[in-house]
Amino acid sequence: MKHLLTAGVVSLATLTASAQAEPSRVGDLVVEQAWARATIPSAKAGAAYLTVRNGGSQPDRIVSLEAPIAGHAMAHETRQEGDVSRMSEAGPLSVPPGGTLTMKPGGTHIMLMDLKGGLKVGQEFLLTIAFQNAGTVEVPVKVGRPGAMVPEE
Ligand SMILES: [Cu+2]
Repeated sequence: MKHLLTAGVVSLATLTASAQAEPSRVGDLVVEQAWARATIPSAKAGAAYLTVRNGGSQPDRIVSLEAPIAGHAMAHETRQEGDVSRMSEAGPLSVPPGGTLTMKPGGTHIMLMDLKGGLKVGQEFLLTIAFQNAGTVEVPVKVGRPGAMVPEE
């Protein structure tokens, strides 16, 4: 499992430069590489991932998450305990000045709860992110294959 996760991180780094996802901007922040994993149609929960770059000189943080396709959305983190990975609610996710917040499978992610019909490959949905300083931005999220480790082009 550990090797698999490491491989995923490496591919993500290689793909980041070439993927075609459209960035969303708010204030000094750029949200990009927003994607989610497809689920079975009856799934009640799904995970989304994205990257936030902070080009400003002040730290910022995510204060709320909302998606019309889900009853509610929250930030989650994943911990590895032996061979078992467990998820729990993450504290407010922050983006340091000049820094990046990266979400990826096996790490920090956005948990979409109470889905109304699962997530389908090729589907696109909107996620609203409220940042403490920069304000609110709507981000299009593209749904990739179930179990995908990186956003698809
Ligand atoms: Cu989760």
